[in-house]
Amino acid sequence: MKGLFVILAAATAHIVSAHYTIPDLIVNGTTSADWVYIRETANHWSNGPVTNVNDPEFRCYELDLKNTAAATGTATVSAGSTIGFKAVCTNNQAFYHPGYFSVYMSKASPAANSASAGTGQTWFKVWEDAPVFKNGALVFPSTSITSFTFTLPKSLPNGQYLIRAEQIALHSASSYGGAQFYISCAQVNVVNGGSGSPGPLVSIPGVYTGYEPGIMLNIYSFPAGYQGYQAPGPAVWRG
Ligand SMILES: *[C@@H]1O[C@H](CO)[C@@H](O)[C@H](O)[C@H]1NC(C)=O
Ligand SMILES: [Cu+2]
Repeated sequence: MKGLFVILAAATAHIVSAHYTIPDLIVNGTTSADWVYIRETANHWSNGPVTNVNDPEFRCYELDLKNTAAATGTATVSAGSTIGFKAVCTNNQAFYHPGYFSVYMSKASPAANSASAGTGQTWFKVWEDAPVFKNGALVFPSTSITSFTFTLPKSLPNGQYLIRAEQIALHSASSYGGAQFYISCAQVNVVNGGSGSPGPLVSIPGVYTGYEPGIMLNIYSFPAGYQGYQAPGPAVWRG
């Protein structure tokens, strides 16, 4: 009986919290199967978030920091094309939490499928979808979407990169460590690119302290004079 109770409690907790993974890359209008071009994440079974912004797992949340990279494929993508990420959730309500979406990229050395890719101050932001403050409330990107797409900058130089999707779920973010980060990294080889200089460059982990007004905030009650959502991290590089 005790074992059964534990199982039921865990299942109930999952449905209430409605976590998810981000296992599929969308390229050329086609959604890949799970974990083909995206490094399998440590939450592939639990669907749970990362909450420690200083953990090495904050970079890509791999199942195994040494071996997952080499076990993952690398997708060829064209600069200037539309790509995206698709989430998967057991109750099919992916990206269910209100939050802030962003995508970072890093040149990958020596290759996208090497464990050392993205370990330096090499990351820049290429896209974001932020909540908007309207009539005294934050209006979030839709919480019923299962995927999002964006355009890769046309002037992105050719080469191997990691593309890191991040949603900062803010439903319980009023105290330190309460924000839930849903993260995954795709491995890509960019072709048809240009001669842009992506930046500003940041390290991941390192880009956030966890105390930013866009990470530690109560989305149900705002301080007097609140001016609206302040996205954490660098400005978007648009190419
Ligand atoms: C997307 O299309 C380009 C151009 O046709 C091709 O080179 C590339 O392999 C395709 N990528 C994937 C992941 O299907
Ligand atoms: Cu959740």
